Amino acid sequence: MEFTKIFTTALTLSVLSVSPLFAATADQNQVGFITKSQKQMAVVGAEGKDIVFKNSSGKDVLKVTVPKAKVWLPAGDTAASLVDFSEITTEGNYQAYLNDEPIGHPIIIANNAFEDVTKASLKFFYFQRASTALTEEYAGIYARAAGHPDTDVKYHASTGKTDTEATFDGSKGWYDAGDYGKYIVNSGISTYTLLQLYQQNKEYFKKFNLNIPESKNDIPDILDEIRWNLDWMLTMQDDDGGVFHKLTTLKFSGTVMPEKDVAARYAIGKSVTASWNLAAVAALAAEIYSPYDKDFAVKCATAASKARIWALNNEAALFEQPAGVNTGTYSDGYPIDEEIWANTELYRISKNPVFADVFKKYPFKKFRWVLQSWQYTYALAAFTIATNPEIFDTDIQDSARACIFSLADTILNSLDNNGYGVPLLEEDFNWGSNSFAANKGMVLIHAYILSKEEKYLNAATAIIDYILGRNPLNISYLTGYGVNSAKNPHHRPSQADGIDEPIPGMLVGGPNYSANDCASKYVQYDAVARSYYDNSCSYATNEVAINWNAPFAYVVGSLQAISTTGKTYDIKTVPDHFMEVADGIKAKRNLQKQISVGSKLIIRNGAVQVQKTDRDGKIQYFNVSGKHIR
Ligand code: 9MR
Repeated sequence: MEFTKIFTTALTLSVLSVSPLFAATADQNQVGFITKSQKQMAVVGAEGKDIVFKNSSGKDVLKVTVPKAKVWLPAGDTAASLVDFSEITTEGNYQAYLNDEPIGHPIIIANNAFEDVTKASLKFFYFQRASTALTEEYAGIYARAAGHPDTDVKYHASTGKTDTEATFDGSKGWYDAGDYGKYIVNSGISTYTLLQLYQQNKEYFKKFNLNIPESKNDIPDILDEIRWNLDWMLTMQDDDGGVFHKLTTLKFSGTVMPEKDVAARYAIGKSVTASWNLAAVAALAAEIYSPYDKDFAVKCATAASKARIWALNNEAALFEQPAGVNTGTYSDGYPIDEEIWANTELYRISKNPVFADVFKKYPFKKFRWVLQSWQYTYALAAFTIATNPEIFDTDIQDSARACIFSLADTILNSLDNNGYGVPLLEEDFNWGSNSFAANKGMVLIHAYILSKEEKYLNAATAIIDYILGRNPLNISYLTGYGVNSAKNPHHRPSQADGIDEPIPGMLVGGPNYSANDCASKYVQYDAVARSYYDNSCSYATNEVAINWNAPFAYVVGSLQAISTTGKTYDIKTVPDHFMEVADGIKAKRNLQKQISVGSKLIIRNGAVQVQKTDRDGKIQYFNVSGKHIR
């Protein structure tokens, strides 16, 4: 008896020591590490052992003793050790070794390690363009015919329009996700996020080439791409200022290429949330596009102002999915955060006190500071306020900063006792978990811009590392990037184009503990970060979406831009063009007079002043309340 027991134990032990099942493993960012940034990998099963990093000539460059393994709840009970190799600060290719055996994937360290993924994640928006053919010159093997011209869009009864024969031109815009719908609410946060990426990193993005049809003009490519969507968003505004909620077919199409989806498309619903979203984004766009296209800037400012008036007068116009329609809903019963955000953007570009009323109506202290998403836009207002201290009153700024730092510090706290070094919690693993990750990264970048404290930048880097492979599934959730990347996204063109590889640069939704589609059998409540299925049947874990790619592009783009330029956004920067946006009613009466784009906000004699040039070329100065200064 005793002998058998000892023998069995010995046998088990010897099997254990050679079985690949129990070999140590390492999960890491599979794309690359920016030379100056934090570099880490999560190692399972090697506690106390030495990991040696070798360069491409096989020379040892660093030895790290694997620290104590710790559990990270979303990964389940697999304890991991965070191995830090930030000390390697020379560009090149490296490999980690344990007991002389390679562990993990090849390690790429480069000054521009995030440049390609920034490009690809932005190029995604070109691939999502509705109403145009994608030519080989720009789309390569993913060239395709034009789909959804949307030049004769019908009005669904839910818009309140009664003329059933009437149509309007709702062309352009980006497809929302794996489906071909266009939704204003989701376009709002996505477009804002990309506009902020540009605004905060202008120097880096000025010459950033996306190889799109507009690349040869004098406008930064990222702005050209965003313009494609803005042009569409503006078409969704009704004459009375209200904004239609979405433009879709009545039912989701089959898995076909865009040109094959020829069912009638409708403007559906007219909602307060869509109106606030357009107001917010159009206001920001007015300022950003002003140096390139004044007419467009005026058009945006006017649209923003009109949408605001409509929303104020229609606060109860929440979107409800009409009977007979099954496309995405993006319905949101609480439009206050959108109202705050839109008025914040309008105030930023105009300093018109009428927009600051919102801060009295909803005192900031009562805000629910929650992570930004299509549903919650408080943080978007906070980003705008905190990065524009010259514009907003001190108490409003203090609240916005408090919002950002309370979110950011909670994110940092989640790194305590966390073997993967990934600042995500179990609750983050919902529908589109990768977007919660990326949006957390966006909060962290703002905390860094405001404080210049490295810890925030490092945590943002950790989030990108998670998305690009430092996760328990050892997968890169960005299509086309990484040794082991998502291959079967729920994305109609990628499914229907007959090409094996999906369109590159798309961020899939990621693990979702509430997946109720074909991924439900992979759901693990005690290891939520494993609740993922790389199969196109899983819209709940493997779909792509504009509001997921946008924050990812924001974070990788910001990290790369900060490293390349050695600079972060100067929060003393005031809008290039301080616009007089009328409150909508006045604007209607005399548009041209109300909206003048010529004024400029400057710092003079140590104070912020408005500089206006009159018709005779005479320059006059005003304080920000409009009082003339001699
Ligand atoms: O991102 C949306 C997520 O928050 C919701 O839980 C989910 C179900 O309503 O819908 C997601 O949005 C989808 C939209 O409704 C239609 N286009 C695809 C979007 C991504 O899955």
